[in-house]
Amino acid sequence: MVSHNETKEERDARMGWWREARFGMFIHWGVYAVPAGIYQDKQIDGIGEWIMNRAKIPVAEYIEYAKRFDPVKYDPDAWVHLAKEAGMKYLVITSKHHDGFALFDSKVTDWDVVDATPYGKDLLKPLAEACRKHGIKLGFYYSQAQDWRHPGGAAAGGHWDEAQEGSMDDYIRDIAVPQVREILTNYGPLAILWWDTPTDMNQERAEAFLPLLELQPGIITNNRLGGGVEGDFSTPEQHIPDTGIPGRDWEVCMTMNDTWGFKSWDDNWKSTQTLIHNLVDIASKGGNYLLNVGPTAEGEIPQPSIERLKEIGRWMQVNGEAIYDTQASPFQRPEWGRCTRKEQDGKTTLYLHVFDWPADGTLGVPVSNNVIACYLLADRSREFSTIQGKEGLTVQLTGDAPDTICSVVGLEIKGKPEVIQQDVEQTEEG
Ligand code: FHN
Repeated sequence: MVSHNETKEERDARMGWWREARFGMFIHWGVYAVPAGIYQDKQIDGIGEWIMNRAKIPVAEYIEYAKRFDPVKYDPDAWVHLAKEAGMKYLVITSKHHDGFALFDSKVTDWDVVDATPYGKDLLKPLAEACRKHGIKLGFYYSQAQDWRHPGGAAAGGHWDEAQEGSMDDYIRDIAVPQVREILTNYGPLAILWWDTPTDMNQERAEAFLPLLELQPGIITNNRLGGGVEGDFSTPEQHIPDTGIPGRDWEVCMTMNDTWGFKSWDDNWKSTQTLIHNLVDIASKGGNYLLNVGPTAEGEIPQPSIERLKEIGRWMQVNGEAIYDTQASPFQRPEWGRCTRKEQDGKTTLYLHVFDWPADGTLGVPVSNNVIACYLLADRSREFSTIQGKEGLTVQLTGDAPDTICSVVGLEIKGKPEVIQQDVEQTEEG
């Protein structure tokens, strides 16, 4: 992204940590956590961070919520610890979302945490410090094309208040570009810049931001700047593409319930099993998983999110090797689960993620290579025998599934996988 003249080797080096990481935390946090999905005593449908737009709340009224945004329980060290405990390697936080509210001390507006809230302190500085201290990469989300608070920023989302009237070009010049300069300058090394909603961005508008990226050599950007700028990776949202996105880096962003920003009444939490299966499914197709939390206005990550992240972390402690730095499965989705692989030193380790421990104890693996070793990742002393046949290898499992969500079998084979042609069409999404 930074240089169009980059060689493939330079690009691979820049993307290296991100491809290894596979798992990150998304944080949607802002003033919308105050109404938390309720306006004038009514539950407002849709994602919580869109409440201003959905309920057509006038600007003058919405900005009053900032007086109740007082995250006294904010503990950036604890957030970073939680991400690490879950096995996440990076986090991306909304430095400014579509309501225009900045979590940082912006010099180009008063609509930020320092000037508009009783808390009065920059929220990104201590988070950046915590990330550096604990070795987690930090990314900033920035909504470049939507800002429902400042004149000219509400073109993409539609507007409902005279206070929003104005020129989008002026908005980009006077607010968005200077703010992106601020976030790229004041918080030390940044790993990712995560643009959002490219609607209404043309080439000229997008190009106004590009020189700023030079402020952070090595930064990785997503594909949502607009104006024809591809960015470094694609961003399927709330769904996992059937066969990944071959030839392209990609990251699925997803909520744990049905909202990004905190909503007090959204209890539709995905199970830990679903979240682990999603992580594995994405890794088996060569992508990253950016899983969201939406902290409260007091600065707390909701308990159901914490519980799930800790459970994922316990699984990752045992099985992380089968996720980090792996590549997509060499063959179609097997009926028993998913596969990831690592190729090194003339051998390949196939990680067989068994969702359904088979009743007959056999796992079909459609490769014809010679086997070096086969064992349970959670306990390498538990070895399994394999049989070579016309349709590939059959692993003969013994005993019960050690993990009811996903047990991983390490299958080491000589050389690169020689996949036996599978004629069965994959009909189910997977
Ligand atoms: O409108 C936003 C939404 O609020 C949220 O931030 C997601 C996260 O990817 N992005 C936009 C919708 O695509």
